[in-house]
This record gives sequence, C-alpha cells and structure tokens, in this order.
Amino acid sequence: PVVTMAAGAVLLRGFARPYEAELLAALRDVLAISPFRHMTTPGGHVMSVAMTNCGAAGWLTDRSGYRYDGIDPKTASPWPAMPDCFAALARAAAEAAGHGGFQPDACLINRYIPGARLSLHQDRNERDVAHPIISVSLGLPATFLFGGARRYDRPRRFALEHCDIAAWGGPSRLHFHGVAELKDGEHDMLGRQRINLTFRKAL
Ligand code: MD3
Ligand code: FE
Repeated sequence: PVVTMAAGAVLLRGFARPYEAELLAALRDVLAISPFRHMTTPGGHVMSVAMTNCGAAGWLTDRSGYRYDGIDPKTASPWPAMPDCFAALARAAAEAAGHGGFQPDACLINRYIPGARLSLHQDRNERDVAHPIISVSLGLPATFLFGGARRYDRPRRFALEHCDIAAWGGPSRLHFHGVAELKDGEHDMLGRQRINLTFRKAL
C-alpha cells in the first residue's frame, strides 16, 4: 500500500520485508567497522540519537558544523562500503515512489533507544536537493513528525514501523521534520531500539 503524506512524499508500508534478513546481516558487518557514536552539534549538544554511516560519503556533525565526509573521524578510515542489498533496496523503493535511476552514495544509520528523539530540522547538506531521500525504518515503531516549509508550521504525525519505507522528493524535500521521543518496547528482532537507514545522493 502506498500512502501519500504530502506532495512528493510517500510511505511504502512493509516494502523492506523481503530484504529484512539480508539487511540485518549487512548492518552487523557495517557496525563492526564503524560503530554507533553520539555526535556533538555545533551548539555543543550531544545527540540522543547514535549515528554511523556507510557509502562514499558520511554525514557528520561536530563543533565546527554539519557536513558530509568520506572519512569516519572515529576510525580515521573511509566509511564501510554500502552493502549491495542496501543500494538495491534504496533503488527499488525510489523506483516504486516514482524516482527512477536513484544512485545513493550516502547511507546515514540512526539508532534510537527509548527516550531518544530528533528535533525538527531540514536536510540541506546535500549538494543537489533535486535527488530524493529514502528512509528505511527497522525495529521499534516511531512517530515521524512532518512539518512544512517553515519551522513553525505545525507538524503532522505518521507512525513508522518495522520495514516501512518513506520517500521524499519534489516539493516536500526541504520540509521540516523530526522524530518524537521513542516509546519503550521490545522488538522481536532488534530488541529495545529503532534503527533508521537514510539513503541520499550527497555528492
Ligand atoms: C522529510 N532521520 O537523518 S528519516 C535524518 O527517522 C532524519 O531517523 C529521521 O531526519 C529518522 O535527517 C527521519 C526521514 C526523512 C529524511 C529526510 C527528509 C524525512 C524527510 C527530508 C525532507 C522531508
Ligand atoms: Fe532529516
């Protein structure tokens, strides 16, 4: 079932199901090379969401700003390669959402434990915002907050569950968005956490 959230924004419920086992195995390999860590924002706040990346470009924040970099500052080596099943899933989901030919070079991996949240923000560190963003939810359910073009536009709420995929392109690509505080729970395969994979063409 394809649900339209806004112009250019669609929710593909359960789309990642056929990839589930392969995705979790590949995720373990990525985390063995570049583990999760809590990054610090330019304002000096430590994020409640833990992050890592795979692919040619990884998203970072530290005291000097927000940016993409090919090197993991924790390991001083390149981020792990994007697993083939990650790229294949991102491409298939983009196609299903009407964005043919998507070739992501960045996969940001976010880990939420109960109480973690992501405050409202825009994604604008990518070179060309004409490319779509594909997001894969795994583990505990979360409430996605989807605002408008202005920070104070009241966000609408969407439940994102295990194996749901959301695709953003076109008019809503620069809309404010965030994730509400994760509620406690236990997921069969992932335990007490939610993991989100966000695919982008950043460079
Ligand atoms: C809507 N992550 O990493 S993914 C992020 O669930 C981020 O971890 C959230 O926002 C998460 O930047 C939400 C979905 C997402 C990503 C980019 C968007 C939604 C978006 C860009 C525009 C509008
Ligand atoms: Fe975002």
